[in-house]
Amino acid sequence: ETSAAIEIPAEKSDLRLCPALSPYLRGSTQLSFKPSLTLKEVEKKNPNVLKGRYHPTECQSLQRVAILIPHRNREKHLLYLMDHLHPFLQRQQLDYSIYIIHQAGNAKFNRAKLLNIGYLEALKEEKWDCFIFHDVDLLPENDFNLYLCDNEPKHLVVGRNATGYRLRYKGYFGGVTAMTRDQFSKVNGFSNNYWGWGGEDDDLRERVTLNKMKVVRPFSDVAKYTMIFHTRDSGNEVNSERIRLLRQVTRAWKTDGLNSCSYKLLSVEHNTLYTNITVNISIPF
Ligand code: UD2
Ligand code: MN
Repeated sequence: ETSAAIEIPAEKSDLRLCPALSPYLRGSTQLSFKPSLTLKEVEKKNPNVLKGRYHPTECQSLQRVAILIPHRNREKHLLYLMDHLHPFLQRQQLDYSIYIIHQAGNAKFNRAKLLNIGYLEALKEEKWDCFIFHDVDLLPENDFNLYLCDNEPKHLVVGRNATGYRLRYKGYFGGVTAMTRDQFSKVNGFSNNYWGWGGEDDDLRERVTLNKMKVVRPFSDVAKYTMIFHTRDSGNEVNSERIRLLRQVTRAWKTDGLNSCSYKLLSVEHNTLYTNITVNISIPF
């Protein structure tokens, strides 16, 4: 039998848009932390992830999403996050890539500046629509917590295991947040001046408010995370400057951020499960 219709190979642009809710979502899932887990095993479980990148073949995703993870000396957390996050994102039918931004050296850790660098470097590779700023130790428990951006900046962590799954304080914006390329550029990104623990997330929230945007959150039964237990890292001691810095956001945000983010790029490695960007951020470079 012959059919008059000519078979045209499905180009990406011919694909139908993915549904608002993926049919593969499972809801709340059990987390596992196998002590003997290796990166090779995680690679085997995710054969369709190449250079940290994945996109569904059955439909066209609504947004292209870059996941940015600041990192230093948390290899085990990174392994468990890869093991959990890749299948989680694939169940959401996302077109995504994972970037690790690794701070070289032993100087004070600067989470916010690393995330600015992740944004700038990721955009050199692709015009991402949406950015997820993600702690290395946080595992989303429910895949209805969508890693997509909204019309307003989105805070994805309403609750954590350690805090009884309640919002820590009004205005809390830490852990995992989602902003579009334009939202993040509008606020000039994070401040580069927070060295050590604390304040940088509140600073970003201030920037959002100053730019007349508001923070949205998914429902609390969905926005649940498990934080892998840890103590404070050496090199990430509490930042005693944070209160002072937070008082000057109104004055500082336009000149301190993406437009003043200087760093020395040491390497960009395309590993199977993620792109590793290593940077020197402490002056002198
Ligand atoms: C909270 C926030 C976090 C950030 C931080 C203050 C939550 C769930 N998280 O995290 O977003 O605002 O307070 O700065 O509220 N890291 C390394 N190596 C280090 C130090 C830090 O990789 O030596 C990275 C890693 O991705 C880690 C993140 O920075 O998850 C935040 O540091 P933390 O986990 O020690 O701080 P925590 O849990 O108080
Ligand atoms: Mn943590």
